[in-house]
Amino acid sequence: MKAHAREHESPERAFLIGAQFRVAGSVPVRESLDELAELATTAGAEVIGDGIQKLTRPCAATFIGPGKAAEFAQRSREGGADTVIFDDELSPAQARNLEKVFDRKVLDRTALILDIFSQRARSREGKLQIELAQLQHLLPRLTRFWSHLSRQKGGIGMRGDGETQLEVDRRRVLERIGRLRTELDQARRHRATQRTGRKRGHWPLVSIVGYTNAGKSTLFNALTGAHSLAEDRLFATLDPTTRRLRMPSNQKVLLSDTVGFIRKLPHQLVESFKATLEEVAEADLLLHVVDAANGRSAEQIAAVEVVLSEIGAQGKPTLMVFNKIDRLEDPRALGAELGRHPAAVAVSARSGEGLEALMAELGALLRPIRSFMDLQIPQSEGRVLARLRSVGQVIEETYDGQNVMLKARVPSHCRSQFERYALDERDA
Ligand SMILES: Nc1nc2c(ncn2[C@@H]2O[C@H](COP(=O)(O)OP(=O)(O)OP(=O)(O)O)[C@@H](O)[C@H]2O)c(=O)[nH]1
Ligand SMILES: [Mg+2]
Repeated sequence: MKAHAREHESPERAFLIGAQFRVAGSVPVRESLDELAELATTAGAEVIGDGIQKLTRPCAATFIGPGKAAEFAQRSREGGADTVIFDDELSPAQARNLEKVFDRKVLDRTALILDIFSQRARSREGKLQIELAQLQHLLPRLTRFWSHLSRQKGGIGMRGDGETQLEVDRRRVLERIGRLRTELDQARRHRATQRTGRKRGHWPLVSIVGYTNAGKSTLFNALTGAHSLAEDRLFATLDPTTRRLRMPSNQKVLLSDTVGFIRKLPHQLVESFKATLEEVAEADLLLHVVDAANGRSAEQIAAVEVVLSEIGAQGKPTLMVFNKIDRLEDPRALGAELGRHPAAVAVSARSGEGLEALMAELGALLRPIRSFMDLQIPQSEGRVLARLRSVGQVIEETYDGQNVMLKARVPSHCRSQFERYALDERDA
């Protein structure tokens, strides 16, 4: 879409289509289409209209019913649309058939999200991941493109060439996919080495997760004093950033900010971003940031939970953070959310309200990961003492002229190193 917008100088004009399924608890199609419009705008398109059809199940050939498809085709032509975007993922066959009905480029939500990600990718790994996801999405759809061309050129005897070209192109795409996988593997190994290095510091890892635009980066910046990009756009953040954070309690944690989640996040994308999202899967604690001023926060929470389970991070200790309370028109709305999530904290990452309480809660939640040890270490064991001070959190310390008596919180995986100096043990 980006290239298209550049070619024509004026934005690509998009007509959106959504289906309302009669399934209990499904997101109202209006909400979903509004979000699709935001995605389209983010990708650089101008939305000229939309259409909705109520469906029991998708139609095998054209997703929506053929009558509706003809009606929407007419409307999109009248509105001068260049592109038609469906809110649900289309099968290659559906896309092919719809392109005939509409006689314009037909995209689905998946292709749109992939397009936005490709515009946003900055790091080498991010770029590789997104290209892989795009090619995997494209591969089964190459047929559409080429059968379309060969149909056009069929009259002048190009059909055979078109088919040969298709084979060449499929082979090229497959080769590129293979190369991307190898390169990604290398990038991942490199990152794994970095992670092991970091683990040696034994700092607990806290990952910020949440729906796109919830305010994760703003919170990350407010807590760490970093200057990560925070924008009123979907998917402002793509590459994970990690920073050290020293809490008022003197506990040290690593805080990481990462890509936001969205409803119907393309499966290929979750697959190819799994490595990046390892930060989330490996975290000791999640901060789940919710935009409390957004009317659909309950659905957004549910969508985030779906993605968390897809990446194997379900059931992790989680602190719910209701953000943007400065924007709440009706504070009672928050009351309902807090009723459902009694342990949550309410903050404004922008004004700083509630951040102190957030820090206190974070400290309390991280504590069970470490537990107290009462230790007696000879003063002469300088290295052991230094090691304890770097991995643990010393609460009390006395010295009797020969031994240092300490009470310290020690991460569970480091306890064995100090066991021989232990006086007695109890949990925090
Ligand atoms: N009023 C208000 N706006 C906020 C607050 N926190 C974040 N925002 C705004 O919300 C928008 C999105 O913030 P980001 O921090 O980029 O959100 P994100 O969750 O990192 O978004 P992605 O990286 O795109 O997934 C920005 O315009 C922020 O200025 C808040 O507490 N109050
Ligand atoms: Mg962000």
